[in-house]
Amino acid sequence: MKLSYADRAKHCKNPLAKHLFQLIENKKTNLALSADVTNCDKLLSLANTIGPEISVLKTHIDILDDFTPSFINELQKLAEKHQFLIFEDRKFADIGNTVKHQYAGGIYQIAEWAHIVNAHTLPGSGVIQGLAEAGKDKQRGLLLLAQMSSANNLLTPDYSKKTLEMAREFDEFVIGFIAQTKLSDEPHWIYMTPGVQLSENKDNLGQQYITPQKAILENGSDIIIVGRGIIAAKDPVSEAQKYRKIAWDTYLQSLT
Ligand code: 5IU
Repeated sequence: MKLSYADRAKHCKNPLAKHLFQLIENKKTNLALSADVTNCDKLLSLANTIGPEISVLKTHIDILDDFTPSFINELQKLAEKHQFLIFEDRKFADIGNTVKHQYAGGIYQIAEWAHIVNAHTLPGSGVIQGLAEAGKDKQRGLLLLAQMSSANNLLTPDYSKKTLEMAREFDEFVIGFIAQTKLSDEPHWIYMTPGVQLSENKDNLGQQYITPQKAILENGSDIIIVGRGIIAAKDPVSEAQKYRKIAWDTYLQSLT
């Protein structure tokens, strides 16, 4: 029997993971928007119009051409208004001491506003320890990159397994994985899956898409992350509603 999001919340050591499971259950959406636009107003407009449909908004803060610190205040207001979490897709991948500064400092001060960040495990567990030093007291959560959607990536099954083992050592800070398929039956891990569109597809730079049904039902994912499938659509809001409904219905189907 598969557990509901609400049941899984009870198994989490990390308070943010618990909160996210409860948010998904209450808001009835397991959709994340990848808001990959290069202009602050465009991002805020997406956050305001699509915010009601999502549980997580994923950002790449370093692709904004016109970033100013006040943008963060505006984004935080929208996260509060529409009840979504902010996930900065920063993919930290350096030694612990460096990632700690990249996370807490610089012009972006990511730890101040991003509820969730992610990291590659390539450098070893120091990357998690460094991030935890800056984020744990702020009740942040970390996702580890266990698998990627892109063609010819180097994240082998053995790499994914070692990533899972590393996560287990830091289960008060790590909340789950960016992955294409579930790695274990432990109920507290959250699986977020990018590379999702309504039909199996590719772009011309190596991205490979699976459908929401495949991600959730066959591969055991919890949250689908959709970027261009929504933001490049003629009507992004109605497209987001479409993805939301498919993803939620598929989750309900997976419980039966
Ligand atoms: N992303 C992937 N695949 C991965 C990882 C991250 O696509 O394996 I890790 C990011 C890149 C982009 C978003 O920000 O997820 C997907 O956007 P599209 O749905 O537009 O392809």
